[in-house]
Amino acid sequence: MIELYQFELSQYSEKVRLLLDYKGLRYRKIEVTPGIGQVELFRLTGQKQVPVLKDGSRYIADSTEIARYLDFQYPDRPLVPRDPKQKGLCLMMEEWADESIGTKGRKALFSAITSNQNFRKSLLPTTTPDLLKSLLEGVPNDVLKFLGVGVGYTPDVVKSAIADLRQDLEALTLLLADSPYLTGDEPCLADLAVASLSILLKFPDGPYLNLPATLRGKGVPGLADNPNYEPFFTWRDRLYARFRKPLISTTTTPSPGAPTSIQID
Ligand SMILES: N[C@@H](CCC(=O)N[C@@H](CS)C(=O)NCC(=O)O)C(=O)O
Repeated sequence: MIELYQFELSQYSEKVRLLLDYKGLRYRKIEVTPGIGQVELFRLTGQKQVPVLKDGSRYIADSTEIARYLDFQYPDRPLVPRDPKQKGLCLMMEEWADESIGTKGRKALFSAITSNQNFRKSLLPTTTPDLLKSLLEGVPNDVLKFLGVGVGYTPDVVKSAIADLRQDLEALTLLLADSPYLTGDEPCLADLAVASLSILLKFPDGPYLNLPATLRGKGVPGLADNPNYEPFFTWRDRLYARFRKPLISTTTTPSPGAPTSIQID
């Protein structure tokens, strides 16, 4: 069976989960422990980031490489349109989604977590030892930084990321106003990338992620609850309802020592 080395809360891992579901491929999730688990990943693949797909004896790193591999190896339900213009738009938007929504989304979520005690509290996994939980709940933001979450995310970096995300969400809302999908009448890699990479802005409104149910539909204040972007998130949740398999149908194998706390980089 296909295996996916992942972090549950990684938006790039979510992109691959959505691609696999879209293609109707069964897979087993392997939760990588940040730090120690990545050493093993490096040994296997020569790099330390998730997602990594294992298919037979092959390991493929990077969500875009995985998308290419899946389309080549499992051509049913193609991810990239044949029409040259649609194909060009699809590839361009996928790259943009990776670079903008993917990277800026985690800065925006980091900012929401560090500035909102309740949000942070509800994100901590139930398996987090009580001692660590109470430590994280009660202490100031610099302890989270000390723990390695969001290092380098200065207020200016976060502010500029949120401004860019506002423009991204406006663009997506406009593009989808009179078109069912980004490049036409059928979904393609760009739609699946945009939908999945936006999970950190607003968690999907259904049982797709191993998160407390109370977090479903919640997200970064000012983006997730902004009525201007509501059409985009409604579109995204419809796409999820259509193509993403609910959590119950996949299996997670935690790697030794997992899980840890907030796994967003
Ligand atoms: N370009 C990569 C980005 C992957 C990425 O940023 N993964 C993050 C998790 S969302 C990661 O593994 N971070 C841990 C690290 O860099 O050590 C892709 O598309 O897969």
